[in-house]
Amino acid sequence: MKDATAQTIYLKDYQVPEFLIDKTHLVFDLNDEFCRVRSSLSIRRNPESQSSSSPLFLHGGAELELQKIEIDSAVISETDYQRTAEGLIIDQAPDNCVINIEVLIKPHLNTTMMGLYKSRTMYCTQCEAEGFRNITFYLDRPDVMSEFTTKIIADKQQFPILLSNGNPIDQGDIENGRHFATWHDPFKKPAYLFALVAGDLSVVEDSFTTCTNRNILLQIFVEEKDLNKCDHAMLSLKNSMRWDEQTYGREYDLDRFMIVAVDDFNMGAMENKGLNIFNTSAVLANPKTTTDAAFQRVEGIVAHEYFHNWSGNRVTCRDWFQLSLKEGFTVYRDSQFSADMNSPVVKRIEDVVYLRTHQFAEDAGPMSHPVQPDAYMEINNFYTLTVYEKGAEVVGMIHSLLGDEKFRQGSDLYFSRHDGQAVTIEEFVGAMEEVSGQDLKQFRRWYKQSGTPVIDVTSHYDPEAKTYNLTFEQSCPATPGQSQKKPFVIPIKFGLVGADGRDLPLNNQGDQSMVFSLYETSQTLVFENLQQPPVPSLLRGFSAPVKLNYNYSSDQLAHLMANDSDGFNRWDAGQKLSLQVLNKLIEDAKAERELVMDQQLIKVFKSLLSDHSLDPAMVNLMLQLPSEAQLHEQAEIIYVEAIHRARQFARQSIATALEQQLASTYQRLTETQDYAPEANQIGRRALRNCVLGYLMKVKTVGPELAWQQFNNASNMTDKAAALSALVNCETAQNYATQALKAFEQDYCDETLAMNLWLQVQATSQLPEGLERVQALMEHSAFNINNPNKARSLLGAFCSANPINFHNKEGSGYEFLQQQIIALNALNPQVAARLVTPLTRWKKLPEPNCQLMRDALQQIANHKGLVKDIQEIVTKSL
Ligand code: 0A1
Ligand code: ZN
Repeated sequence: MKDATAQTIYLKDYQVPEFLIDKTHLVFDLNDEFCRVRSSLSIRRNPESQSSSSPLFLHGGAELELQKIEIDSAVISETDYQRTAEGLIIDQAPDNCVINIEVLIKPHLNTTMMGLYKSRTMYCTQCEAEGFRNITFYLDRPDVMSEFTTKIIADKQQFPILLSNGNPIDQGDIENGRHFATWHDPFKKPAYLFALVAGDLSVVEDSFTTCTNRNILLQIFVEEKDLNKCDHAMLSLKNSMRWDEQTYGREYDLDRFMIVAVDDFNMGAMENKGLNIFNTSAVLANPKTTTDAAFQRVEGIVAHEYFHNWSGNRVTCRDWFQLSLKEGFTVYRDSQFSADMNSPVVKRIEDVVYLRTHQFAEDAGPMSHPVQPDAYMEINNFYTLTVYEKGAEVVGMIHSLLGDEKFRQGSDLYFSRHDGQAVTIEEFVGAMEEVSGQDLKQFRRWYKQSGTPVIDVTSHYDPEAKTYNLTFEQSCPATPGQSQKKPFVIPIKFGLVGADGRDLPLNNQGDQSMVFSLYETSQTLVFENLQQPPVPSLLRGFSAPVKLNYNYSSDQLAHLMANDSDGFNRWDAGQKLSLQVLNKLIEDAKAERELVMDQQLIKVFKSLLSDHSLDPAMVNLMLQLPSEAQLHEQAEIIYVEAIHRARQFARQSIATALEQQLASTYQRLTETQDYAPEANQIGRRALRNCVLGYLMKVKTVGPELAWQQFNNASNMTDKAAALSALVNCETAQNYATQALKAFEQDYCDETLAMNLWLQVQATSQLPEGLERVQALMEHSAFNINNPNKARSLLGAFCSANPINFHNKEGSGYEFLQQQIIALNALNPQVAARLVTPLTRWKKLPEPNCQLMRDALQQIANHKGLVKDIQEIVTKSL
């Protein structure tokens, strides 16, 4: 892991593997102080490789204690191989042979959570992207696919459950209270999809009958205390299996599908063949301990990992530059699924908010990279919003360019043609091109060019000729390594809204909404016979991941908010209106002028609250002002205090002006039904809690209401919302203290709920945030070794509490720098993700800008910095 001279890997250097591994037999002998790993690899020279005499190179980390190597049953001596920092070179490997290797590893000392490690009392693995090389010597690259058989031996009492990929083929007891289990996976797979679990786990079982009537055993393995938190994941899994059959024609292939929940995990979950390993936060859910947002996250991640069985496992990536091949497509698939299970418009808005806030910021920062990167130092740094979310947007654009039928044909062709192969993004786009007959040559730039494209739209109405022109101009800012961009193909869905609020016909066929493909730098559309200038509704459904500017008046935006036939754009018009208001307030705050609230926004909000026919979920989204993080993204220079003050002022003004409407909405939405994590109820709770947030600004009302809600809540959504409202309210600190205590007492045994408790406090905007976080680091609920806890406290403070993190003294930066150094040696992946807020230093004014840079420099100077952090820090400086 520690690598002083981190190298850059380039896509252009890709070469097919020199050797292949047809069969892989593994034996894991788990002992308290070590694990003995024996592998038996059937190796042959790759006929497609250019070189016919190159030595055999196997990846393997420095932590592998090599015991023995045999080639075709003959032990080879130390003169026959060389060990390097990256692996093992065997000079005289025959073109066809069986290599047996024995190594010792120490999973209990592995804090990186890559390879084989211990999470509390159980053993588990994480091999994507390059973790298998920390388990044994191997060709650890995704284009080497092998048939795996895995035997696990362990103490039977401590580890009654022994799992690996595929089907169980043997098991039994052996001497000294030990037992074994052998698993065979009939599907060839790359090592990154390998998994092993050994632990004392309980199981929830169910079954699923596939479209061809095969019966699949479904199992979720958890600690016994969590047995009451598996229902939602199981239901989500069954829904995903049915949905993938119906929507993509994909049937599950093995006889069992297993999910294991582990507490210590770097990411959300992992799609290992037949044995998905999940972060507990991505699988466990119970109304008493889990918020609606977390319920929805579980549904989405269960689906995501399940969908990988086809988009990722059956058809996998040739190399890690193709990561978006599986991730972009799978995120697209899981978002379609979540849209179908809940409300499509709400899901789309949530995804776009996330993309605009976080992916746009990434694309404008020093780590900006294309959906298909062409170079990396540490692949773990490229599990990014760009590869995942922007990658999904790109697949969505292909879908909208091709239409439903051709898109499905393209996906069918892709899966059937490449089943069992490791392929490239090019193969995916090629299949889409082939079935549709469309030329996607220029479209491919979405994979190669980084940065968020900008579209400037202008309009002109000619009252004499009754014509209306819309001119679209596209550009894309320079990004690291890419100063000039060529035009993209941008599908822009749009309509023209008339004075009566109805969509005007756009052509002779009477279409009211159209997709226009912008492929030149500038293009103009002309519409005829318009008696009055319409209001253009542009980028409906957010049909492309771009920033679109059109100079709307506030009246036009109010018109779209009230009338647009596209639900997404009704919401977006409101966001644009709010942004106009906030940007003006931010300017005034910066110049220390008196802040005056815009009355039109208040009027619009009032009518939203008064119209009971509207969907509460949509009203909630429309009442949400753009977050501080989003305001930071769209600002040229981030004036943290001015932004905070302006937004707080707007919230205060809205609350004061609309107290009555807010209070009656709150009462009206009191739930009478039993809790269910379904779209309708979720929408009602969201609106009620949004309204509560505003009411906290009314001193005489908010604190009492929140305190009542905290005490009476029957579910975690309402409880956590009330807790957060109290914690963030200056005049409710008495209640806040009591509520935090009560919460701690009630949930001290619920790890995930306690993480929420840490997070609520880490994001409190009241002064002295850093001191609070430092104190919480001493609390027994915190443990820097656990990624969820590090994220809930440290991550949340540094990335979601700007007013405290960016204090003028720079103590927030110094704190983060110390935590990164502490994590450097423990968990490089968590550390590298935590650095992100510091990388945005260029956007802050002095003195913060310099202070952030200093902190980054301090990190860069640290001796023994892992390459994960090195890469980010060097690129940022
Ligand atoms: N393929 C997983 C993401 C994942 C990546 C790396 C991991 O460990 C370092 C773990 C999970 C997914 O997309 O869900
Ligand atoms: Zn994935």
